[in-house]
Amino acid sequence: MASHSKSSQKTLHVGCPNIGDRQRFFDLVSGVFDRRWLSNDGRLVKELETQIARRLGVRNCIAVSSGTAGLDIAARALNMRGEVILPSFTFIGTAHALAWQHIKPVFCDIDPATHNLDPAKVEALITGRTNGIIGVHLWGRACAPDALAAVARRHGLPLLFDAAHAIDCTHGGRYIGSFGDAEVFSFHATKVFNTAEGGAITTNNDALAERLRQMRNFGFEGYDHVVELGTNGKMSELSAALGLANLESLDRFIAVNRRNYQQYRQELDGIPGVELVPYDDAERNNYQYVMVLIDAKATGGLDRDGVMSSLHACDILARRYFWPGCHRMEPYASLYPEAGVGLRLTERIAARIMALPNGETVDEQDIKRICSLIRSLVENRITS
Ligand code: T4K
Repeated sequence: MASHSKSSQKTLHVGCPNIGDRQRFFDLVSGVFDRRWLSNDGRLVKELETQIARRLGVRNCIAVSSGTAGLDIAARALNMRGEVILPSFTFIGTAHALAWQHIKPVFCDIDPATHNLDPAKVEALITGRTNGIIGVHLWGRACAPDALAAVARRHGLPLLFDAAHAIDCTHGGRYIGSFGDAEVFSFHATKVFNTAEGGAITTNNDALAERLRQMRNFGFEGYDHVVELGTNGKMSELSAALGLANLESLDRFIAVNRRNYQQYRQELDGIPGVELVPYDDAERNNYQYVMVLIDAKATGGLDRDGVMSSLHACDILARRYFWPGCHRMEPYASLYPEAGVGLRLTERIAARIMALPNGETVDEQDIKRICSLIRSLVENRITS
């Protein structure tokens, strides 16, 4: 039986960053200092944009200072206003990007099989006030891009995807990055590919790309000429240097995630009430998120929070992503206290799910430790 007491073993975090070749990063930074060009469309930002666009097979990539800044800018560039439909089962940044510019987020329930928006429910929520749809490719699993595009087309609505989790993931063999009108990636430290802080907007629409570039830089078109309201959403050269170094190791990071995920799958297999969220192995996935659903009816009453607190007591810092759902966080909980009525499946999944550590800092022994602890917690509970 695994020990439940605090041990001297290493602390395992969800979101511990992957870091590529340090010397490569230092060399790139040295070039930045030599050139004395630290931001504003620098050489490394342009190079990173080119490499990402090529990798994802999309015409335009616009690097930004964070995924949230990317969502802010893309929503505005797509003329989203009034009300926009999105899932509540996402990171709070997706909803805040709308509310920050006085757009009302209309939370839609999910398909429990995919954890993503249910396109039929999206269509049922569309009214004369709706001005857009944001799908989120949660855990990197594509959010019904074809069905949502059909809904958006039928109602003449812009369609944006929050692809924060989905770098290097495919849908029908095509890379996420060119679905909808635009897609927004996060390159936050916790993501499989990171620039410390950062993100990117990708689109095949060249005119939109031009507008996004201007909006990212205060609305400037050349020197002294501001053509519309913009913000500062630029990525620095230092972030781009980290991105270029990390991009060279991305295949390795994904291979490690995949190997770890497969080990989790083997070691969690057969534990009553513990279900690993699957990936479609016919697609390309980055396997960053190791998500587990706990069904207290099958574990003898042990629920997600019970499992999680025992893991935390052993320095395994699992996370309740994305509990309790945006609609139960402020300002939305106060503004729309009844929103939960239409979000039954969101609430059910959010109450049962947790993320386990993954990434290059997690090894075979760590996964054995995590899984044997979960197994013994459940088995002890069932037999007690
Ligand atoms: N849309 C979706 C679907 C998203 O998931 C996100 C971000 C966004 C939009 C917005 O993108 P950004 O604007 O962030 O680019 C973290 C990240 O801050 C956030 O980027 C991410 N999603 C979310 C899923 O995770 P928290 O509140 O969990 O952060 P925090 O500080 O608790 O750290 C998470 C874990 O990572 C901890 O276990 C500690 C570990 N960690 C973190 C950092 C920064 C490290 O070990 N080292 C580090 O340097 O949000």
